[in-house]
Order: sequence, then structure tokens, then C-alpha cells
Amino acid sequence: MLYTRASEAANVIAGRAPGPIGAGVVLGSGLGGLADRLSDPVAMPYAELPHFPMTTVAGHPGRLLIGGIGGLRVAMFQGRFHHYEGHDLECVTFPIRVLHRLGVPRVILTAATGGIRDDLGPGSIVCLSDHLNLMGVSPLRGRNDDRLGPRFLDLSEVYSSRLRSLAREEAARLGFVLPEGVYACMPGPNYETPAEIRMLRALGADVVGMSTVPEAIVARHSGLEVLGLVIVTNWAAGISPAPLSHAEVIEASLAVGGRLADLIDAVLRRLSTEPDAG
Ligand code: GMP
Repeated sequence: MLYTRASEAANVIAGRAPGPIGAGVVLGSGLGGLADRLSDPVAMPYAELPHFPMTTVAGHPGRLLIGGIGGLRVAMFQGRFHHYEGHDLECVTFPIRVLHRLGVPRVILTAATGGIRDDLGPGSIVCLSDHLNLMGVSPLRGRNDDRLGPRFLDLSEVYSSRLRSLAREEAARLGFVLPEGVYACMPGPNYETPAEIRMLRALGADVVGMSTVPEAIVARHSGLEVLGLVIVTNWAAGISPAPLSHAEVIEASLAVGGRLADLIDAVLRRLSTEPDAG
């Protein structure tokens, strides 16, 4: 049972790195470098944790790190699971269930995306305000375990307005404006056609990717606060004449990753000053 599996993984993690954890962070393609900022990290390869699937994507090494950032203990997932790898959405979102069983109150989701909106070109950092789940399935499909969350979940505010304004303030302090945008989640693994991107634009999407949304839904199901911070690594298909490639995505996210890392670092430090920091 999912509840039992998540609890077993959480118990092993808590045994190896005891103590309350104030935030989880899921690191997207090419963004693994943020983990270098953790003080006294304890690294746990997914292979050593019960019930964790294996990652198969370049740029996703596959381990959990627990360490400190400015007084806050943080759990960072370096390497995530995607639906397009063949994992079902229960596997994809398993790390979020584990955060819940560890008692972690909030999660920051990061990702590489294609830019659709005119002002969101490569190199932009975007704070998610909402999403379109176009995967054709919800990660909550199947029998509901009430210990994990409610059967029918309200998604009126997936991405916490409190965390969004906090992130905006910290970006301003770092000297840049943090735009907000709507993330369209496609199943992948192929990139979109130009016609699909025109469709997504008409539907109100600002950026497009193949992750984040299942995790955000499960985080809300688990009662976690969610912040989504994504990097635009490329213009979405058809906007520029250049063909899309994962090598370009990794290169671009490595180039901007430092600035996103600064922002997440600042947000975590700010959270560490809150009374419920953990
Ligand atoms: O390079 C592929 C990886 O980056 C996937 O994990 C996607 O989530 C993300 N990605 C970056 N750019 C794009 C894009 O233009 N479209 C889609 N669907 N995913 C993208």
C-alpha cells in the first residue's frame, strides 16, 4: 500500500538524517547544482531507499540529500521521475508522499521549460501561478487512501500565494523581477509541434514542460504548501526556427541555474526565520 511504502521510506530517511525538515526541493533537469549549497549534507542514493524507482534521464543522477541552508533543514531530490520514462504517476510522485510522511510542510518544485509567452525567452526564471494538466490523467487516479489526502481535491490555489509573494520579494532583493506564468504539462517525451504550441498559447499557457504538475497535485493532496520556480531553457517549438534538443535544455539550465539557486537559497533562508520553520 502506498501509505505503508511511503512510511517505510520515510523511516529509513529519518533514521539516517534525524530531525525535523523545513522544506523539500525537487531539482529539475540541469539544476542539481543547488544541492552543493547544503551544509553537512547526508546523501542517500535512491537505490538505497526502499520503494524508490530508478531515474533514467541524463542530468538526473538520482539521490536525496538532506542538509542545512541558513538554519533550515532541507530535503533535496536530485533527480526526479517522469511519466515519459514509463513510471506511473504514483511512482513519479512518490518523493512527495515521502515528504508528507516525514512531516515536511512545504515543497519547492523546479523544472526546465519551453517559453511560450513573448516575454519569457531562454534564461527567464518564472514563478508558477497555476497550471494546465494536459497529461490526460491525474496522479490521484485510483482508490483513495484517506490517510494520504481527500478523494476530491480542491485545486483553487495550487501554488501558494504567500510563497509566491515571498519569492517575488526575494528576487527583487537579488535585483531581478520575477514574472509569474501558467505551466502546461504535456506527457512527452517528444517536444511539441508548432501547432500544439499555438494551441497551448490559446489555452493560456506561458511555459511548457513534462513534469512538476503531478508532483504539485500530490503535494496539495498531502497538504503541503507548493512553490514552483522554473527556468525557461528554450523557446517552445515553432517560436524560433531552431530545433529543440535536451542538450540545449541542459546547457541553458546550467547557465541560469546559479541565479535560480540564489533565489531558492534566499527563499529558504527567509523561511528559516518563520516560527513554524521546523
Ligand atoms: O529536455 C526535456 C526536459 O526539459 C523535460 O523533462 C521537460 O520537462 C523539459 N522541457 C524543456 N523545454 C521543453 C519544451 O519546450 N517542451 C516540453 N514539453 N518540455 C520541455
